[in-house]
Amino acid sequence: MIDSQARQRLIRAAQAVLAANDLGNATRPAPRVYPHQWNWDSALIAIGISHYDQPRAQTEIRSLLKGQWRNGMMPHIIFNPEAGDYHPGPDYWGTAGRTDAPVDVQTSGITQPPILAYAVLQVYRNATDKKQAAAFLAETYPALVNYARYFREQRGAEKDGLAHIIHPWESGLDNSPRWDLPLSRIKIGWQPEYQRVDTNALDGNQRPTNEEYDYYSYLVEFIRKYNYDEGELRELCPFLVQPVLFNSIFCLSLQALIEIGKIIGEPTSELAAWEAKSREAINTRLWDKQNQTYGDFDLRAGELYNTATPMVCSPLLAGIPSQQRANRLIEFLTDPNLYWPQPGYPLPTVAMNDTNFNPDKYWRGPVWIIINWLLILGLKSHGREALAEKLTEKTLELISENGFYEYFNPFTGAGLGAQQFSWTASLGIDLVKKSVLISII
Ligand code: 9WN
Repeated sequence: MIDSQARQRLIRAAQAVLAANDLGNATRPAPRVYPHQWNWDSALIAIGISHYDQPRAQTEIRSLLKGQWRNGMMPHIIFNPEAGDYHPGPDYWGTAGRTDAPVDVQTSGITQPPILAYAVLQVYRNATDKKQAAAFLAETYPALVNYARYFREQRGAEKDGLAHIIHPWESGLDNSPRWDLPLSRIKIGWQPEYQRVDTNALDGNQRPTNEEYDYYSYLVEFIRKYNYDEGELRELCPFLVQPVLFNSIFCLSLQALIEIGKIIGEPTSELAAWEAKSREAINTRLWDKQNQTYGDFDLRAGELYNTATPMVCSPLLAGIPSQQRANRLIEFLTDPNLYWPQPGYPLPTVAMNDTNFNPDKYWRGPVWIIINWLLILGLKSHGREALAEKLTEKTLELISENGFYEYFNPFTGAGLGAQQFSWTASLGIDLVKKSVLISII
């Protein structure tokens, strides 16, 4: 158990990480490997910062919103003009001059899990000056609604209740085995031309393979070839998946938007209908009866499929499953053969008894703080406070004993990937602040 002094130390060290990664109005995810501004990273970073610096947290969100495309899309990267060492950079994306792209910042042309509206609500909740914070909600609300509308109109949520993604990077979970099946169905049409730089700075054994990067780069070239035209890509993109984690986060953000709308006095019935439709679709179309968990839907193959990862439980985070389903999902999460190693640290990103499990490789086994944080939220949404606190405690222990790494070996706790990783720091702060324990120490 980490005591109150260790928690205070963690907060101070986390603030130092965030200060070191501060680019002025945006925060990079890590010093060398991720030198630009990422979509869901910045949203999560703003949550952590809002506990101690409300104006800076709001600035983080504003700078992110500057990247929004005219069709509502929030790109997954806003490029930092002073940093060059990242593949794929702005030239490879080639979005400059596209009709929908913003003119004054350079961005990628795909999105990421839409946690932004939820983050904005959290920033508001952590504010002491509620009047000013409500003005910030009113300022950002139209852009946030447009982002949600983009998923409805361009990404299929209006029709199916579920948004589809066109690239594994949009999932936020890059090389998770969740994408192995749909990727294996793709015939690469040409050899993409690119140079990896991530493995210059990091151990290649902890990163995706070259074969995976071929798929990633091919898909970027494909999307660019079709000029970022959503209609064409819906018809032709060889990767078209409705992921359960992504859609659960979409639902969470719709819930947040409804709440924001109520705070600032906007009508919310349309948003409520969107949320109900998405929730229902997750509970029907993504429910995998055989495994008694949630799967992803591959639109190209026209089938639901499943992979042994904790993301099968992700609808918990938006209070989507019935209590009966939730209880079953929580049994999976706490199973010492699957996701709760004893000894060790929950929650490995692939089930430990699965053939895909590798404790050191990126999204194929290590613990990621974002997944723990989301499932802590899920446990709380289903009234499992004590278990949420236990997971919080283990997560804080992992960070304070090993540092602010990007991901961690679930058995030893050894830090992996990038060091001084921003969301590990900001979510660490958030977990300390929300921990039940801190309030009684
Ligand atoms: C591609 C920045 C991002 C995270 C993603 C994580 C990783 C990028 C990469 O880093 O993805 O977007 O280069 O591997 O998978 O979740 O947002 O931290």
